[in-house]
Amino acid sequence: MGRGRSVRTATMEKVEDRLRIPFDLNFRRFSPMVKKIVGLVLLIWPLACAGAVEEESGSVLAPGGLRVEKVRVRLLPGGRDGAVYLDVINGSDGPDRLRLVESPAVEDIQTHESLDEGGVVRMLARPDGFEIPAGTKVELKEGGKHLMLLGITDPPQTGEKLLLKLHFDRAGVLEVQAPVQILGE
Ligand SMILES: [Cu+2]
Repeated sequence: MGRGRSVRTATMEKVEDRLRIPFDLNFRRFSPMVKKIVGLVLLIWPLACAGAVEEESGSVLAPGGLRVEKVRVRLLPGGRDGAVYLDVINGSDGPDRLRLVESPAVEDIQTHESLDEGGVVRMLARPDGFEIPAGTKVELKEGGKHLMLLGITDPPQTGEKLLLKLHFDRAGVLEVQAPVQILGE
C-alpha cells in the first residue's frame, strides 16, 4: 500500500495537535476475572451465534472471531471534531480489513495515520482503511493509526455514547457504542 496523500487541513492539524496533548485516559480496565466471566457467558449464550455481540461498553465480537475492544472517542472542546481509538483482534482464520467507519451523528469519518518523520509528525489519509492480518492485534491509538471525526452534528457530552458502524471486509458491519470524553474535562 502506498503512503497515502497528506491531509493537513487547518482543522485537522488543530485536532491532531490537541489530541497529542497527554491526557488522562480514565478508561475502565476490566479485570481478568470479569473478562473470563464475560467470555463464559458468551459461550453459553445462544444469541452469541446469531450475529455480532456487543459486550461491555466499547467492545464487540463478530461471529467469525474478530473482536473490537477499547473503542473510545476523544473530542475537542465543543465536541464537533476529534478522534476514535480502538483495538482490533483478528481471531478469525483469515486476514480482514477495517474498510470504513460511519456514524449517523458524524458528517465525515476518515481513516488516518500519524507518522513521526524525524520529529515532524505528519498525518496521512489511509483511504483503503487498515489491514488486520489473521492472528494479530492492530491498535488505533494516539500518535498512530486513528479515525478522524469531522463534523459531529449533535455534540455529545463526556460520558455519553457515540454509535459507530465499523465496516470490515470479512466480519461485516459491527456496531458499537463508544464512550465519549471531551478533552480537558
Ligand atoms: Cu487524523
